[in-house]
Amino acid sequence: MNYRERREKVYSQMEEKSILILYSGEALHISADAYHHFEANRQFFYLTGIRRENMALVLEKCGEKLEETLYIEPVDPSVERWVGKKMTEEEAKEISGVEAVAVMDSLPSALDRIMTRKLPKKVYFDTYRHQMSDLPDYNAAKAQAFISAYPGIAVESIYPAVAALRMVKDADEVALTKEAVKVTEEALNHVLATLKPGMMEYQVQAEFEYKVKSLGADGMAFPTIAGSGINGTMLHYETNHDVCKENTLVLLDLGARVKGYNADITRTYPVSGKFTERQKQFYNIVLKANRSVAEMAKPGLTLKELNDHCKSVLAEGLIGLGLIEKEEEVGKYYMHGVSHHLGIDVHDVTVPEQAKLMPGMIITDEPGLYIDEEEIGIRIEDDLLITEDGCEVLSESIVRTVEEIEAKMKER
Ligand SMILES: [Mn+2]
Repeated sequence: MNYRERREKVYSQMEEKSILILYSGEALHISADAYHHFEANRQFFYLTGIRRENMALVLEKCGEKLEETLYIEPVDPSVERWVGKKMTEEEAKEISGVEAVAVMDSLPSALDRIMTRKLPKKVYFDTYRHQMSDLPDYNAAKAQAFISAYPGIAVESIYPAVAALRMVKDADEVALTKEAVKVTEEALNHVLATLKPGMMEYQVQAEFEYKVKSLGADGMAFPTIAGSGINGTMLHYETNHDVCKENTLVLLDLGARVKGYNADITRTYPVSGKFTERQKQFYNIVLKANRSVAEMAKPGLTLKELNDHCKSVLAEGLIGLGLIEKEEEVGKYYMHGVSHHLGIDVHDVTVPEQAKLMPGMIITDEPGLYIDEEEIGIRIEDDLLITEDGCEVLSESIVRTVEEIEAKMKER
């Protein structure tokens, strides 16, 4: 991937006489010598291609010449014996395309030199917080410390600029998303071949995740949702501890992650291999909405317009079955949006300035119906790449019609 090109786009948005300091972060401590799974700061990953701990990227725009330096951990054989190989200077250069690589220990003095000699007027950090109640993350904490060390310096978040870039995927990103979808498809086919009444939801989850792992993916894009019967009506059910009973549906919202890129797919399968007539009625309404959104999606539309359309299709179906009388009542059975952006975050970044779809954006298409009183929860989710004049359904070949699903479960 061309990370240098991405950094150049960020440079072009930075003010004259400014620098950017972006840390990859460090794993959160659990207890004793155990740490949480590490996830690199997404902006750092997007601009360097590296997902390692304890690194920093510094971009300087303080003269005619743009300067960039990547700070990495020093190679220490005695540490490597325990935790595995660190990235070498050559590898860091090779992946990121940054020519100047230095060790993290030299970062404070380097920053001091820049601040006292080049006199930047502004420093950019990534200070994004998802919710005000969240603790400041690694980069935001570093920004605070920096302000204390250099009082009076203007600090601004680079997040909105990088988020805007991340919304439009380049060819490499599309290719990786396709790989993640492909792995998800194979793992779902494995689920179709093994699903049967009496299985625990966590066993269905395990069949999916076993296949994803054995195909060499990074792992799951997010915690797998496997909800059978009434559990399928809970939107973010992650307990997965119930038995999949005969003649119920199991809703599977899941995805593989490949090299940092995610699939986000939902399929709803009949545990016994055949839909009941009633389940089929609801299923085909959701399917119609799913297909209809994919037909409609194109540049210039907003996610809200797609969702309004989705609601009208679902409402029409529910009115036909006599469950509701007016379109406004659809919220009783469908309570989320039909779409979100998908990328290196599953619920990927959005900026208000780019509310309208553009070619290269990847979004989900996920209508659902949740009929508590009949213990039926159905969602069908595909991933769409917006093209010049419409969209490409990246998950087109993952079976989704009643006939296809029943046929696949029968042939096993
Ligand atoms: Mn989704």
